[in-house]
Amino acid sequence: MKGSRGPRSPLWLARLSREKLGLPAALLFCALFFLAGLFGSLLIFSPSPSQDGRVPRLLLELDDADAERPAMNNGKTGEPTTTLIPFQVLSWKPRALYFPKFATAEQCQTIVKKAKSRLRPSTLALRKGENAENTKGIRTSSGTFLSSSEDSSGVLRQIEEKIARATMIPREHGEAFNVLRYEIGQRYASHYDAFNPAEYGPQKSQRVASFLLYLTDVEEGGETMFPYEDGSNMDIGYDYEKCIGLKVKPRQGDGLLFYSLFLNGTIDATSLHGSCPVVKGEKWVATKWIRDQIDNRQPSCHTGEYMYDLPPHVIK
Ligand SMILES: O=C(O)CCC(=O)C(=O)O
Repeated sequence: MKGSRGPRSPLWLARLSREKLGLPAALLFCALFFLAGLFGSLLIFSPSPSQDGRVPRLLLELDDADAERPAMNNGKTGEPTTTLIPFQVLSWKPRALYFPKFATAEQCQTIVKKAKSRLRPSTLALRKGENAENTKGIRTSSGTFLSSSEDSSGVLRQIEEKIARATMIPREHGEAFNVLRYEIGQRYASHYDAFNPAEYGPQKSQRVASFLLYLTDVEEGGETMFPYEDGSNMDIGYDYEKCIGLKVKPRQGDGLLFYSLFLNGTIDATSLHGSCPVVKGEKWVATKWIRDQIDNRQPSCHTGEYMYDLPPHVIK
């Protein structure tokens, strides 16, 4: 009846070996105990896909250990080290990726400071029949273009280089940064960044992707929205000013990349996007439009000639 008298003392193993089964049996018992623990922990942390088929986060992080292998010899235009830029896939329709902590708070503040004294009311590239009056209210932010060549701090160039790594598109394909400020109530109605040749005529080059770097947190509102994400809302006669669909909340230093074109070069209708009105606080964002060809044009900061953003329209 010894065993039923409550918890066994730490001496139970010694007694077991001495009185009944001897030392080999005790060792065997210990080994079994160890193996059971090992298998148990493997089961708990095993990287089997979850019900929705996603690979658990742990596996992704462990795989990053491969980055510690020595880097390869690089070509003339390459780099001598490996790069790790964490990102989250927000959507495949459109292809939209989120880059947490892409830039530091100091880098963001530097950009805001540079842009602040140059802000002008944001403008639109107008289509036939459109003018400043009948497109009023579509884009109510202020903005300016900032080129890395005029930035002696080197911050803009650093960000451009990182965007090039993240997008795998050479830095020279990017337009100058378009830095935007949205005050309370200001917004950007849904639009496409790519140019539909049917509406804008033949284009020398096309915007492939857009990278948004959020320069501030926003207390409320100001999300970047994708109303047609996954093909939703495309048949409801969507009102371009409504803030619906996938919404991305701005967080200082985080980046958002989305592609306007499919791989075959045609415009992805689900890349329609805009900025919800700011409800509380102020939103600052730096947009880098990336083209299918090297962009040699110099931005005209104040005339709006460099402004290629499109007013709302539907691409079917
Ligand atoms: O401010 C945003 O979140 C969107 C900006 C935008 O749509 C653009 O710059 O093309």
